[in-house]
Amino acid sequence: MTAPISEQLDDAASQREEGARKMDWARQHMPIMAALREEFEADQPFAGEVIGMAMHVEAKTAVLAEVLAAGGAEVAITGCNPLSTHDDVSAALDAIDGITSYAKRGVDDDAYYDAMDAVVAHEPTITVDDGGDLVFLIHEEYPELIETIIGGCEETTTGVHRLRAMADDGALDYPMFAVNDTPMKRLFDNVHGTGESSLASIAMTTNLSWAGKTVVVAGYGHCGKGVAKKASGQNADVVVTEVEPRRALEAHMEGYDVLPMAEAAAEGDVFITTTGNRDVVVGEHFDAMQDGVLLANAGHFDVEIDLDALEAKAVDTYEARDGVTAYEMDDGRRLNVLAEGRLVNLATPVALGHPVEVMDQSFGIQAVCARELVENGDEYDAGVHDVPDDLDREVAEIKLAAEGVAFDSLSDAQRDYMDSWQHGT
Ligand code: RBV
Repeated sequence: MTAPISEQLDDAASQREEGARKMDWARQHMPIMAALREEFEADQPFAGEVIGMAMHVEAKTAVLAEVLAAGGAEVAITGCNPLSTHDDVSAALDAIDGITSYAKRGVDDDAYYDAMDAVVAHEPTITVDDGGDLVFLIHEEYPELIETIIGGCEETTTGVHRLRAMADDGALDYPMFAVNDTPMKRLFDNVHGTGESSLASIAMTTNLSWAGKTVVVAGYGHCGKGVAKKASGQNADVVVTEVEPRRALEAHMEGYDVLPMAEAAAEGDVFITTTGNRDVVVGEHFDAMQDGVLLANAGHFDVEIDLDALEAKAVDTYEARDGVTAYEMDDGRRLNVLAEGRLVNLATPVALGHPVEVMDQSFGIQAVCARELVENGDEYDAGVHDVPDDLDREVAEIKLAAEGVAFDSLSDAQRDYMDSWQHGT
């Protein structure tokens, strides 16, 4: 069984110090977490609970874990992607009372799941997931734990999609909150967070400019919209590919070129996938691409770019830079894959994940959902649940107060007017 990170590292003490410094910085920019910490410290809502977490273990996530522990929880945490963990932050977390971290960067599949087994061995009563691996593992391997699990929270689009598929098959046996689907998460994290952090990670990893490039964005959901908007803001020409007619039309009306990937393949300098589906960039597309293109994925799993097909076509592969693998074709073209096709905003060696402010919002929702589970968990059946709107509003109000933004409220007459149907011209 995997040992806590502190026992895995030779230089745990110095790593811990650097991780703590990163957490300090994040904490300074997370007013929602600060407000909830104060409340949780006073009320101890999680006393006696064990919270199992599988998330990207870096500074902002560490602040969430710390806030849950401050509210009385025993926390056990591991990564939700083999490349997104910051070992120093993992070590700093592991040193906090009540928290055990098993997350380590660069683990193979076996070690990734061993660490998840180690989290489950704490017998969580609440699960917090990003991508659904923990919920899935519990249902597959540890169904005896479900009896004592109150419920869980899911961070991301892909995880919610996976949970809904489980629920449709009658295979989801405890209540899960779709944190991803709230306005406070999706309208900020998925759009601005993914857009900004993906472009920043690609730029820092390659030292290349966006200006004058053709950027092909696959998928025009919330993440694709953010990537397209920010790339356009960096003076790139944006091409969008879509399979859904309303979204394709939306992208067209936004002023982007919309093309099938088979045509976009020959035009792009940079390809960024955001679909959440597999086989988005495949063999025939690689054949059409120009020399030197960058291929990056911003979706949760590494299935969007068909790396097996690319590998099969390559006469040579080599590390062109840290975090960039060049695949050389027999005609001499080099196609450059970032972060092994894993989510580029978190998995390149320099990646930092989403900006702190948006994660404060997303994790604010996670924290109030965990509180809702301990307070009212028995009101929720097994299945996927929307987050109650008043919880989302609560987090928005904390954020607005912290930003010093005042806003209006409805008068009684306005409320009556909105509720009545008799009035007309
Ligand atoms: N995400 N986490 C970070 N901790 O830095 N950055 C992005 C971080 C989350 C984001 O909320 C998204 O839904 C998910 O990662 C995709 O795995």
